[in-house]
Amino acid sequence: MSLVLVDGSMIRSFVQQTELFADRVNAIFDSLDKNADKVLTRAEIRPAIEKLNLLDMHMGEPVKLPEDELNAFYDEIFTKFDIDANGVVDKDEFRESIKDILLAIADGLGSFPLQMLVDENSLINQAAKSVRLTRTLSRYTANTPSPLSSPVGRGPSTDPISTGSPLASPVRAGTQF
Ligand SMILES: [Ca+2]
Ligand SMILES: [Ca+2]
Repeated sequence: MSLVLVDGSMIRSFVQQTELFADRVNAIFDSLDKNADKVLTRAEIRPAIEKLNLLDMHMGEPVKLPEDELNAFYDEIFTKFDIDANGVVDKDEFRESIKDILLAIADGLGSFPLQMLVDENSLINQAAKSVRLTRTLSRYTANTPSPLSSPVGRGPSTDPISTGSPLASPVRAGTQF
């Protein structure tokens, strides 16, 4: 488990990275599809729903329900996943449903960051990671001076570390000539 700080916009931006999102969701689908017949049954999908911790999200307190209520809860979710109601969930149905659930969580979070205790492999954690990665990358590729790049910019002609760096050389050429 890890503690991540998430807000609605982080989850939304993860869902909107269509390829990355599909990639992650398909990986989860394949890991759930124990008999590899490309569809998920009720029994196969249940661990995924459990992983979303939908029940545990009320004030962070685990909710204990009687077994029959729990089954009814998972049944209801399964019927939401099974959009064409043919008794199994295919990849497209799974992805669409996960997307809806994440967007619903995003709406619930709004713009107020919330600390969540999440499973290392959970989608929420991956959303947090992917957004963190995107933010880091955009910081490195930005041309405007940022707190991170200013030490390099301070001594462009004498800084030995940045000499020969493929990233730094175009900037260097621009300032010298
Ligand atoms: Ca299956
Ligand atoms: Ca179906």
